[in-house]
Amino acid sequence: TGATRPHVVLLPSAGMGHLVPFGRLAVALSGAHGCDVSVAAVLPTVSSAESNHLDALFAAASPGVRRLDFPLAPFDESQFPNADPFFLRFEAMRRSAPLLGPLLAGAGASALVTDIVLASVVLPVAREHGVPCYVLFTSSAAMLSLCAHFPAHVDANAAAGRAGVGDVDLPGVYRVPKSSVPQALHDPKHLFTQQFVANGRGLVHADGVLVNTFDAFEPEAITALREGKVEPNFPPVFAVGPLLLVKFPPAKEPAGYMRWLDAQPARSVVYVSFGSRKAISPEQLRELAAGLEASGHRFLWVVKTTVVDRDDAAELGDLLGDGFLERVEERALVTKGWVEQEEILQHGSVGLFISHCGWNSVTEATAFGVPVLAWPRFGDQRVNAAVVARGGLGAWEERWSWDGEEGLVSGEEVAGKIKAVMADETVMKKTAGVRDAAAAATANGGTSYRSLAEFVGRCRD
Ligand code: BUP
Repeated sequence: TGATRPHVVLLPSAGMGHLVPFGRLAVALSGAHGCDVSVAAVLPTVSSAESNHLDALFAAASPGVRRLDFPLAPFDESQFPNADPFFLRFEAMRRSAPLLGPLLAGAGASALVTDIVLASVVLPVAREHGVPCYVLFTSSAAMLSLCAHFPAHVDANAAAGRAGVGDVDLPGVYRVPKSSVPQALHDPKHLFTQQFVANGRGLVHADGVLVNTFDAFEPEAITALREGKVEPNFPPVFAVGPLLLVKFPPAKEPAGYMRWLDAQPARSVVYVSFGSRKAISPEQLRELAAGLEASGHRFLWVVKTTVVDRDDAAELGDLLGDGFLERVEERALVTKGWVEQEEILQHGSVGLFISHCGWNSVTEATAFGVPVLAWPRFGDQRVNAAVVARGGLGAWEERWSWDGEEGLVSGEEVAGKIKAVMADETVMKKTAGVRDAAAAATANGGTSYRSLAEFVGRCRD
């Protein structure tokens, strides 16, 4: 019955960074925690990676996890010319929030867990239908603190007649320097800022907030949120991470890069990936190539050149310059397109992860104990990079940026940093400590396990 086996409806938004943690939550809830789970899906998805992932999820996790189709209301995208396609989908989903009412009623939901980017419009709909509504925050607890506190920061600025944002002091946490505040938030009129502020204000009305992190990794932010220091009246915070990977059936043929990794010595390979969402400038791409080459280390580099995967057609040789691929052939694999990052990070020959610090990538690095050389690019990534550095998961060269303000990062500098981090025993030791703490948190009885159990207990009430 509903009382013993709660039915939790999950509502992810667009982009792998949002879909992946919801899939992991679905499997965790339907497995050890005994819930029925429906995952609301908007089809077709923005990227092919998302549709492949959804197919694999429902195949691997059935029958406890089901799909619930969420049809969108018509939405004229032409009013947002040149907008990011994922952002457009957020907007379309936000406008369709009222349609969720009948969907929730029909599904007999005991609780709804919404993505943060939809929170301010979904919370009232859930309340109207008497369904408890939680938020899964898909980034760090530091970023959650920024989201919770930012409306107060904006209000204080307005009252003082100050334009724009400055450094943001997160009460009880730490200071986020202006340079790390997501770029769009510097403009109060930006639609992203308006949504971010609305979602931040909405958070206090949620029945609770789940966040994919763990107590030992972000103690300041989690404690300050729970104690109401960041925002008084903040709802319960369930730190449930790192959400464990979904076990998909192994591929019939191991991918080429996995076979290549098998042939490399332990901890010798630098894995390089900057996520799926933004192309890198051709100039910086070449400096990065020069840096990897000059580091002398083995590397596996996943090059992304477009916002949406299905547009990716450029040739690697042209992108990276004449002769590069031939020169590094003996010790490197450069590939385009989607890779199974989880498998790469748990392979014993990977010794360093150069990452944009998308939050899922960071949590995967904690789970597998791979040190991160943080090279954030936009959005929440600089805030997450600070968590990496503070949490002992690796290094962050704060001057490195991608938006051109500080100029290109030279190949020489990249090579120097790679060599330094690869040779640093302290980094390795600390990262192993983070991995052990992550394993303890998610094990039966650990902090994250108990947080998730408490959430499920509330869904049963
Ligand atoms: Br790229 C890439 N393979 O080739 P993040 C990513 N991933 O498995 P992002 C792959 O997608 P958003 C690839 O392991 C992680 O779970 C990766 O999420 C996986 O960054 C996820 O790390 C990516 O949060 O998020 O892609 O920038 O797109 O939402 O901004």
